[in-house]
Amino acid sequence: MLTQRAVRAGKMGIRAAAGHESGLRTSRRTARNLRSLRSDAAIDVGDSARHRAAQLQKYGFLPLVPGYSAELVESLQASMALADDPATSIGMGGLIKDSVRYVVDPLAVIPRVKELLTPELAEILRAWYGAEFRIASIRAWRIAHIPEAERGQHHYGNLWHVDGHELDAMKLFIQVSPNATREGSAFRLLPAPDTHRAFCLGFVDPTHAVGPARRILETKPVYFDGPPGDVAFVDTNRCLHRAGIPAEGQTRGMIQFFFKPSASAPVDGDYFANVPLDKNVYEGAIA
Ligand SMILES: O=C(O)CCC(=O)C(=O)O
Repeated sequence: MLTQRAVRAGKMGIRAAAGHESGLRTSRRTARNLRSLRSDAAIDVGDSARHRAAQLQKYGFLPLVPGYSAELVESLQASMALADDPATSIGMGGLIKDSVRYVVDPLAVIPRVKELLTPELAEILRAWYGAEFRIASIRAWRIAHIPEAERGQHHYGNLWHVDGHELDAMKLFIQVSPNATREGSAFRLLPAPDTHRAFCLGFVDPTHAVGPARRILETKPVYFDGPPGDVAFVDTNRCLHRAGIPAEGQTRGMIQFFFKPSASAPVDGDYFANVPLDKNVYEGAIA
């Protein structure tokens, strides 16, 4: 028999699911624009990219090993020190300012990020959009340990959440830290179908999940715990996700590309020619 608490939780879950869906409904215009771009564009992609894009669409994420050189990966790892240099980065922690630090202009100070968008990754994106794409921003940040007692509160992306980006947004996460373990700092996500179930079964908000949703959050996560140089496309609108917490004295870095569709290919094929600074990364902002 259902207890009153379970019934209440169920109702909250249904409301949360409805809120989630209505958030999606408000993006109808975005979806219409994307449909029209798709019908205008003559996108030429191979079967492998098409297949991977279909996986990305179905599960909301796609892990890949692009085969970056060891030398490139080491250079990016070393560059993450810039996230702790006050000349190139800022603290954006919600409660503890330096619990997360963002590089303000990653493209300027880590120019080798340009080598991360391989032709293979670009083709998967084109297949997913059914259109051309642009890089809307690039992020490089590192997170730090937060004590156990503090973890129920928002510091950075440490609580389960979905993003409220427009529906045509896609993120590429690039692992740069060697110590991203599932017990510790690894980014983790729920595949889109599990996210939908969690919203229907008691996920209310980042600080409140009840009943079956809690079990889904405990048992279904996929961990981004591969070595530096591994990448994952993640539709963070459709997949609940959160940062893991680095062990005491450690940090975990990440580089991330944020994509949007585009009506045309960039001039000379240079996707990095006009990438703006991320408007959410500035002194005083919170991650
Ligand atoms: O640092 C992390 O792992 C969290 C990232 C996140 O929540 C996001 O990029 O949407």
